[in-house]
Amino acid sequence: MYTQAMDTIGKDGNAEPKAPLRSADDLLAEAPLQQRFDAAIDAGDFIEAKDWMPEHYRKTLVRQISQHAHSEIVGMLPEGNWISRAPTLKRKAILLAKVQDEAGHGLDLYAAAETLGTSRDQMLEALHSGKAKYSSIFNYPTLSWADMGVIGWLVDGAAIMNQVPLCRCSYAPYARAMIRVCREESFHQRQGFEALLTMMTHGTPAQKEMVQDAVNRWWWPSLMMFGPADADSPNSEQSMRWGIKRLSNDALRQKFVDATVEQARTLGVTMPDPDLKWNEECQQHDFGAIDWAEFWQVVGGEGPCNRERLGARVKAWDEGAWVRDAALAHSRKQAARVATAQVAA
Ligand code: BYC
Repeated sequence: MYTQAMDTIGKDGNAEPKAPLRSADDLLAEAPLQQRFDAAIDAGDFIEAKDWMPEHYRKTLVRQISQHAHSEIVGMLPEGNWISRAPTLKRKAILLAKVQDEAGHGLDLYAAAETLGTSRDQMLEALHSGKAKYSSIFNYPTLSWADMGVIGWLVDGAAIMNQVPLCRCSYAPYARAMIRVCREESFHQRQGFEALLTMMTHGTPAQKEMVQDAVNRWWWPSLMMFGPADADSPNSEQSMRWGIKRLSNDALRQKFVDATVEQARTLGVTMPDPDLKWNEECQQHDFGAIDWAEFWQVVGGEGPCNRERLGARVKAWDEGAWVRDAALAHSRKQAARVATAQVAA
């Protein structure tokens, strides 16, 4: 049930979205549309919701955008765990604002995915039934206050690295949503770094140890956020050809490592990787092997917190049913009142 197995909507469990069968006449009629679409992609133009697009392009976007939206919403849970335990009023206000931002990102992204003809209810059903994926990173526990800083620094840092290129994604509603998301993620990353710097410069030895422990636990899962190695990434090639992804998983991961190592030095923490070192010839950092067995285990629903996270989302959905019912009843009453007034006029 908690497998996170691939499912865009209305599918059969197959990872490759299937286009409906087309007759030869349909294909002939679509040829000029396909040509126009291809030319727009080649020219680096944006595709708008009203434009014709191939079914596979549409499904790939629904898959990625809905997964992204789910990640934002599920991503609120590990941090929500610490709102009532933030050490100061300032830190509590910052954390509250950050978690609220994530709710907003989720809503913007669901709205962007809805422009592709999939309803929010369908997307949430896929999440709640365990069919849809969300980022592996949120299936790890948050054990100490330092985890809040490290999530901001590393997790939001990885998210920005991944998402800035998405501001130029070929699908315009997604690209537009990402511009605002990235601005807010940048504040999230900086607040995390600043919280850690405060602990590392003014903290007690126990607090410094807590920061290092959090870095040790989150480093490798953060690298996994970028997805499987390029050679094992079934979607990358097509997504890059369509301009959905602008950079490959490995290229983004490398950029993240290179940027983060410098920041770790400023903080005074080390990464839990004895193989991490500067490679003069390649002008980038070498780093150790990622545990892909762990990655696929977490993606497959067997991470430390998969059941807890999904359980929390399903519970919130069930407990909110009366609010949705009341809102629907209210809008029906309003519509009936307007209709009665129109008949009377
Ligand atoms: N976790 O062919 P690939 C945030 C799946 S939240 C789980 O490379 P693709 C934040 C992948 O879906 C930020 N699954 O796929 C919130 C695919 O499975 P299916 C989240 C993963 O799509 C709160 C299969 O593995 N960011 O910022 O080309 C607090 C093969 O992968 C993961 C986004 O969602 C993973 N890590 O590339 C703090 C960004 N990686 O669907 C922060 C948007 C891969 O074929 N998404 N899979 O069955 C993307 O950029 C891309 O979807 C990915 C994967 C790079 C993640």
